[in-house]
Amino acid sequence: MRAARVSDVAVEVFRQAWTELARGDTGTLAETQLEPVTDLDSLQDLDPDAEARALGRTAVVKLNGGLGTSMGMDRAKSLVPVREGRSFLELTIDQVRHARERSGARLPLVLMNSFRTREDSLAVLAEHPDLPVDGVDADFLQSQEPKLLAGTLAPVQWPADPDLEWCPPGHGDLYPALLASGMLEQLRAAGFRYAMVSNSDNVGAAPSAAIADWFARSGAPLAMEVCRRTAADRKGGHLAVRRSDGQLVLREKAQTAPEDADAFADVDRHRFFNTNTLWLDLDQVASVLKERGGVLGLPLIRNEKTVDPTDPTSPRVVQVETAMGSAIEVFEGATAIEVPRTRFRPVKTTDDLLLLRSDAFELTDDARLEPVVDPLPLVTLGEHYRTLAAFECRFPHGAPSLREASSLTVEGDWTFGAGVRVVGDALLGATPGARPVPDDATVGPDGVA
Ligand code: UPG
Repeated sequence: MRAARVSDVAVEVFRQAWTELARGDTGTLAETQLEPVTDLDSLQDLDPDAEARALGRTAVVKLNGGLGTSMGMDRAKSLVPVREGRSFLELTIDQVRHARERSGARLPLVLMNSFRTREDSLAVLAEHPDLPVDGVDADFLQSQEPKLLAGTLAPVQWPADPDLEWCPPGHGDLYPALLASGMLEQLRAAGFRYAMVSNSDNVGAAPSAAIADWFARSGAPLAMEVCRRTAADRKGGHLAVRRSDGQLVLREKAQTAPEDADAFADVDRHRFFNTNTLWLDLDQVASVLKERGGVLGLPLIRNEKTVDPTDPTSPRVVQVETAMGSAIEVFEGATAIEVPRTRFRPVKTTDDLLLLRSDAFELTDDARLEPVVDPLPLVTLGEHYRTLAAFECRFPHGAPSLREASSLTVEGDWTFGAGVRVVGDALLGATPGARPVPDDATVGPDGVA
C-alpha cells in the first residue's frame, strides 16, 4: 500500500470512524426524536446595505477537494468552464474581487483541496496576482484515508494504481483539516474572525455583507444557509430540531429509517434543506476543536464503491465520509438562515451545466448567474451525455437557446448544431445511432422542426 502523510488529528478521526463502522452503527435520526423547523430568519428581511464591518473580518473558503465523479471527471469540478470560457473557480475569483471593490473588505479566498485537486487549482489562482492576502495561504490540504475492503474492513491493496487505495474523507474533514493544517490559526492571526464556506460548484454563494453582519450579531458558532424545499428536493438532507434539547440537526436520507421515509419526504413538514454554505465563527470553532482534540464525532456516511471507480469488476470497498453540514448538531447554539434559490446553483450533473451555460441565465456584472426565466426549464439529458467529455462533444457550439423552453428531454444520441432554439416541452427521441440537430433548427414537442 502507498504510504501517505496524515496528521495525528486525522488518524484519530479515522480510528473513531472505523470503530463505529465495525460496530455497525447507523447514525439514524428517528422522526419521533425530531420537531420540524418552522421559523427562521430570512435574508429577504435583512438590510441589503448592511455595514461591511463583519465582511471585513470574513474569509471565503471553497470546498474544492471532490472530483467531478458524477460527471465522469478525474479532476476538480471547479475547473469546468461555465460561462464565457470562465470556470467555477474563475467566477468565484471575480465574485470575490467584486465584493472587495464594493465593500473594501480584504476577503481572502482559500481553497480546501485534496491531493488530487491541488496542483491544477493552484495553477489557476497563480494567474491572478492581485488575489493573495498578506499572511493567508491560498489553500490548505484535506486529509486522505484508506479505502476499506467491504468484507473485512481492512485497507485495500491495489498495486495496479496505489493512488486508488486512498480517498478524501468527505467535506466533514473541513474541521480537522482546518485545525491540523494550521489554517485556522493562520486566519485568526491575520485578523479574520469568520469564514463563509461553500461548495466550489455553487456559483450562487457569493460573499454577502448582509449575511456576514447578521451572523456576527447572532453570536452563533455556526450558521447554515438553507432554502425552502420543493417536491424536487425530496432527496436532499433537511433541517430539524432535536426534541431532547432544541438543537438544530441535519437529517440526510442515509440517516432515515425505512418507516420514516414518508416523513423525510414531506416537504411541508420539513421545509428547509441544506445548501452547504456555512458561516463559522473561527474563535468558537477553534475552542470546540481544541477541547475535543479535533474530533467532532460527525455522523458517518458509508459509501460502497469499487476500488477503481472505472472498473466495476475491481474489489468492493467502503469509503467512510462525513458531511460538513452535520456539524450543526455539534456546535451548541448553531443557527440557520433562509436564503433565496439564487444563492444555490449547484452543478451535480451535465443537465445542470447545460442550463447554466444557456441563455436561461445571464452573467451579472458581479459574476453571479441570474435566471432570466421563471420557472427554469427542466433539462433531462440521457445516458449519452452523462460524462463531461461526452457532453462537450455533443454541444460543440455551446448550449442551445433554452429561454422559450419549458423542458428539454433528450433520449437519443443527438449532436447540436450552432444557433439551435428549444421551445415548449421539447423532446428528441431515441435514435438507432448518432444524429445531428442542424444549425439554426428549432426543437419542440415533435423533435426537430
Ligand atoms: N468535497 C471536498 N472534499 C471531499 C468531498 C467533497 O472538498 O472529500 C467538496 C466538493 O468538491 C464540492 C463539495 O464538497 O465542492 C460538495 O460535495 P458534493 O459531493 O457536490 O455534495 P454532497 O456531499 O452530495 O451534498 C452537500 C451536502 C448536502 C447539500 C448539498 C448541496 O452534504 O447536505 O444538500 O451539498 O449541494
